Amino acid sequence: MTDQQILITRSSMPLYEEYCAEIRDLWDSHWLTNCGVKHRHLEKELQEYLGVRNVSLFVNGHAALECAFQAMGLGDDGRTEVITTPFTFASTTNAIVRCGLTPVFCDIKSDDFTIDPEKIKPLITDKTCAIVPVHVYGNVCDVEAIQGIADEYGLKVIYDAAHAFGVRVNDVGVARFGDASMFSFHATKVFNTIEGGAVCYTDDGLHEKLSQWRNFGISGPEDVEYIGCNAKMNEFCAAMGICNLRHVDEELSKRETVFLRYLENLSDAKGITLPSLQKGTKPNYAYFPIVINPDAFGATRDDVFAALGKCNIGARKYFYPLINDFECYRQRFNEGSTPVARQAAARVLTLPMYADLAFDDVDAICSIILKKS
Ligand code: T4K
Repeated sequence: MTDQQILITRSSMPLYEEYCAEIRDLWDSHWLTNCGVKHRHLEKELQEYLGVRNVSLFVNGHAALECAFQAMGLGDDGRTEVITTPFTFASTTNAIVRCGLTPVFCDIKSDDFTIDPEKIKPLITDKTCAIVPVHVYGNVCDVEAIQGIADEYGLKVIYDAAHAFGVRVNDVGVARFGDASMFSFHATKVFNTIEGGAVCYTDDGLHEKLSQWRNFGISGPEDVEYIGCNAKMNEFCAAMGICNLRHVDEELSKRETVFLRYLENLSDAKGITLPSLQKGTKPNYAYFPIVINPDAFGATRDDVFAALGKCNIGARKYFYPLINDFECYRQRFNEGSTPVARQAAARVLTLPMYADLAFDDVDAICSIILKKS
């Protein structure tokens, strides 16, 4: 192991020369943004890779989520409640609230941290318009059960699939589930466009609406139909995506070897629950979350976090605290009603995970963890 800091992740990048070659024609065209050649090219490639008919690109995943809610008209009929999970990144809830909607927090399952479909129905009221589940860490939600509930109650399903790029279930791409899915292409993700994101969706009619919402709501040379924002992906980000997409399968298999190395090192540790692979699912190895049971392990999650920190290893407490414990949400929504999520937030630690993480580093990280027990 080196003395260098090991962070939670490290962006994957193409060779410098490959990126330069990809952006060369931008110098000739002087066309830098507003849905140019690279943007259209990447959209097309992603349709193919993700196995969907419709992909719209955005400046980031968060803006993509907001525009999806707006283009789908959530709240327009007076139903403003959205059932979602508190065990996620701030973006999921922020997008809901910033669109004038009310998050209703549903508990999660303890095995994969995704929304618990059995707890959704009691939260449905005549104000509920949608379910926004999160494929957290790339773990796929119980999509069948969620769709069943949505169909029964006439609700939209929009997945926050920020972590789930490339995941497949029984050979079906994860982007195919629900009415829409948002992906993040942030620098920290398995596939990145530096900053970026996308919405994949089933309703062809959404294409035009999403294009307008991400471009100030402009509907023609002399009119604006929606109070939209500027959320367009620029050509340099799209070019990065084109390059990274060429290598994404290699990226996923390198991540798999790191993932397996962690499993090898930690599988006998008492009091640590390791991520388990979901049946029928081809994962993307986006994160390596472990759950530390302090009684069985002999140390808390925070003890392990501190021990790693002392050795310059940047494990992260994704996702602590729960969203409803953040200052901006405290006492505004249904606090205290998600005990499984609360326990997960107290016990989960995500370990460094990226394609080029050296096995020696994985071994060193694991030995620091095991020494704490
Ligand atoms: N929904 C969910 C469930 C999400 O997790 C996210 C984003 C979103 C929605 C919204 O998608 P975007 O709008 O971001 O597309 C990071 C990311 O910024 C964020 O994208 C991500 N989730 C979240 C889980 O993680 P931070 O605050 O933890 O990032 P930061 O700056 O501490 O970076 C983490 C590590 O990554 C660094 O220690 C080193 C490495 N890194 C970072 C950057 C910025 C690189 O290697 N290269 C880089 O350029 O939020």
